[in-house]
Amino acid sequence: MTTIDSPDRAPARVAADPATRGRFITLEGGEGAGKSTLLALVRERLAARGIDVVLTREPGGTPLGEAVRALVLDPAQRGIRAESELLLVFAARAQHVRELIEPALAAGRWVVSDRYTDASYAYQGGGRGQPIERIAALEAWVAPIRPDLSLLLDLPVAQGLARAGARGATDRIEAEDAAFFERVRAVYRERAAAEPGRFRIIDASQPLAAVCAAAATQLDAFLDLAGVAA
Ligand code: Z5A
Repeated sequence: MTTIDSPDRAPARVAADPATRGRFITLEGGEGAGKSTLLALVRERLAARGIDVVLTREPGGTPLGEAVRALVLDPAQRGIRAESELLLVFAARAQHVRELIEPALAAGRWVVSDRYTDASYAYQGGGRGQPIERIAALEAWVAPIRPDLSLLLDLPVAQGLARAGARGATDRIEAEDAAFFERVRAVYRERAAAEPGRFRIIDASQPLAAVCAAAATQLDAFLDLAGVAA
């Protein structure tokens, strides 16, 4: 298992050989869904099968991406326009895809990302009302690589906000109202329903042990399908 903090720069797009490329797994969901908590489990599960895993997150995953993350989540940045926010998350993503995700997959590593493009459809599309076509155009331009598996941790908004709130200080996006997060959740669920082959929905309102067990079952099924020896 390798966690890349400062990856080498990739000057050009890296073409991955489908026969040897790693797999790309994303974790998605609303506030307090348990993605960060689950990341450790996913790493253990994959490492137990001898898979070389790169854990990453969005916004973030590269020095530029982490700087953009700090800006996007900074409560002091009250005036960020919806268009600016969309471009910022995609600027971070462009760097992330070129610098980390594509080279890692091409090298045969598996990449597990805490959020990816579905988050932009949910937050900037659902939450902020940015047009879907605009998000799709940015995705096609800088993030054409699609996840092989996306685990959607779904739970009622009030429950997620209560969990996130119990941690203390809220970031700029967490400070949005419940209606914003209801729209985010609705888009996530719509996307999962539209792509059942890629998404697995996990009931994240359950106790943590049950959420982890459900995720482990889904991961094992995916690994079996991918032909990874147990
Ligand atoms: N964003 C965007 O707008 N557009 C984009 O394109 C992208 C992102 C990529 C990134 O923050 C923010 O950026 C995010 C969307 C936006 N919005 N916000 N804010 P993030 O992903 O780091 O932050 P987050 O989603 O707010 O993370 P979170 O609130 O930490 O959620 P989580 O990682 O899913 O949960 P957790 O940290 O694992 O758990 C939260 C707490 O709940 C913690 O105390 C756990 O112990 C507890 N927990 C977790 N699961 C359970 C269960 N099952 N039972 C009881 N307690 C639990």
